[in-house]
Amino acid sequence: MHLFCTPSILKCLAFLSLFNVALAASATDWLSRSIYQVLTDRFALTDDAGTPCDTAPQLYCNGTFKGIVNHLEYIQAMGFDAIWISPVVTNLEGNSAGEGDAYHGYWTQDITTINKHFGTSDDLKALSKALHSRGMYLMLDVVINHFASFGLPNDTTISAYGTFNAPDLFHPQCFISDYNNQTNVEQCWLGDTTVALADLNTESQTVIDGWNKWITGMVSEYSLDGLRIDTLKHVRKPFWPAFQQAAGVYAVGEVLINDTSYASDYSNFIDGVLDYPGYYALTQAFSSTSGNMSLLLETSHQTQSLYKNGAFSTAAFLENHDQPRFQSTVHDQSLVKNAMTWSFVTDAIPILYQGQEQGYGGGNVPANREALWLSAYVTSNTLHGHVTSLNSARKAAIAANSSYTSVPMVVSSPSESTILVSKLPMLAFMSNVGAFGSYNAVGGGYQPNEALVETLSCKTLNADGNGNINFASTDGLPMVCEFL
Ligand code: ABC
Ligand code: CA
Repeated sequence: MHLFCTPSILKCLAFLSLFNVALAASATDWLSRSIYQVLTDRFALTDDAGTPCDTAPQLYCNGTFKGIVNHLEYIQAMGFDAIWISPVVTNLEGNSAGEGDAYHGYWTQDITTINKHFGTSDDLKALSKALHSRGMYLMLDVVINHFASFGLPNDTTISAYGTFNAPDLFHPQCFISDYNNQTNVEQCWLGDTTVALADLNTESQTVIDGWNKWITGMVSEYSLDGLRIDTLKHVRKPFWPAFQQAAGVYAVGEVLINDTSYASDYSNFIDGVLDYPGYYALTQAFSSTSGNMSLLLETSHQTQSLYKNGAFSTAAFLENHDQPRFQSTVHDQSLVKNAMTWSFVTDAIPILYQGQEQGYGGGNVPANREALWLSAYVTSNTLHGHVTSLNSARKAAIAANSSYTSVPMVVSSPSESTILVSKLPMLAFMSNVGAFGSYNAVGGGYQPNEALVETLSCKTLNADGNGNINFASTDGLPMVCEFL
C-alpha cells in the first residue's frame, strides 16, 4: 500500500466535478486539469487478452478506443481528469521497410475517416461520452503539417489524399536540412525517403479553409475538449490563431526545441505550448546527484518572463512517446520521485505519459512505447502512489486558493541541490541529493503555527511562530506541504 492522504477540502470535490462538462473548454478551464497521455495502440486491448507487444518491429499491438473506455477508472483513480490520445484519422496501411507501421497515428492518409485499428467513429464517440460522464476531458492529437507516403509521393498518391488531393496544395519536395532556417523548417519536409511526410502548403487559402473546416467538424462531432497540435513549429505562426478559433477549444502545440525564447513566441499564436525547454532542464537537474539545479531555476524564470502568460502558457512533462523514459538512465528512486514532482507543482498543466506510473524504463523510440497492459494495470507500486498523491495535492491547493491558476508561482533554489516552488497553500521542495543524501530547507508564507500536512508522507506538521517550516530530509525525497 502506498501512502496517500486526502486533505479535507478534497472530499467534496469529486461530486462537484461531475457538473464541470459540456461547454467548450477554454485555456482557463484546462489550467486546473491534469493530463494523462495515452498512446492508443499501446494502452488497452478491447478484450484484455494480455497479448505480448514487442516494441522493436514498430507494428500495431491493437490497443483500441474500447480498451481505453474499459480502463478509465485506472486513469481517474490516479487523479487525472483529462486524457490526450494519439491521432485518430486513417493512416498509411502496411509496413514500411525499417520504420514499421503507423501504430502511433502520425502517418496521415485520410482525415475524413477514423483509423480502423483503433475502432470506429462510434467507438470514439463512446470514449468521449464515457470521459464526460466522469467529468473528464478529451484532448485529441492532430497532425496539420503533413500527410504521409511510403516513398516519395507521386500524383496518384496525392490524389488519394481526399481533402487535399492536388500537388499544389503541398510545398515542393525538399527534406528539412537546416533547423536554423525557419523557412526551411516550415516549408521543407519531415521524414525521409522511406516514409516521406508531404508538407502541406499552409500558405494556400484552400489548405487554410480545409483545415479550419475540418477542425470545427471534428470538435463538434466528437465533443472534443482540447487539442495537442503536432509539429507546431513546422507551420508558419500566423496560420494558428484562425485554426485555434475554428477549433473553439484549448490547444497546446508541440515545439520540439531546447530554447525558451524560440518556443515562447508561439504562445502569442496558440493557447499553450508543450514545455520542451523545461523538459531538457528538468531531466538534466535530476539526472544524477550532480545535476544542474541552477539551469532548472534559470529556465523556469525565463519561462515565467517570456511566455505570453508565463508558465501558465505551458504544459509540463517528464516523459513522452518521443523521448527516452527518465528511468532508462536514472535508477535512484529518490531522483525519480523528485523529477516527477516538478510538473505537478508548477504553474504549467501537468502531463504524465502512460507507463511512467508503472516504472517503465524504455529508451529511445520505439523502446519507450511499451504496452501498458503488460503491467496488468496494478495500482500497488510506489510510483503509482506517488502520482496519485501529487494529483491530490495539486487539486487540494487549487480548491483552497481561487487564484492558484492565475497568480504566478515563486521559484527559488536555496542551495545547489534544492529547488523550492512556492504557490500557497502549496510549498514544494525538490532536491537531487539522491536516496543516500540529506537536505535541509526552509520555506514560509503560512500563518504562525498553522497546521499543515506533508502530502507525500501524510505526516502532519506545524509552521513555526513566523509561519515558516524547517524541513529536513534524510533520504532526499521531495516534500509537498499544504494546509491540513
Ligand atoms: C520514425 C522512427 C525514428 C526515425 C524517424 C526518421 O522515423 O521512429 O526512429 O528517426 C512520428 C512517429 C515517429 C516517426 C516519425 C517520422 O513519425 O511517432 O516514430 O519516427 O516518421 C512529432 C511527434 C512524433 C511524430 C511526428 C511526425 C512529429 O511527437 O511522435 O513522429 O508527425 C522533429 C519535429 C517534431 C517531431 C519529431 C519526431 O521530429 O520538430 O515535431 N515530433 C531536433 C529538431 C526537432 C526535431 C528533433 C527530432 O530534432 O529541432 O524539430 O523534431 O528529429 C535539442 C534541440 C532540438 C533538437 C533536439 C533533438 O535536441 O534544441 O532542436 O530537435 O537539444
Ligand atoms: Ca510545414
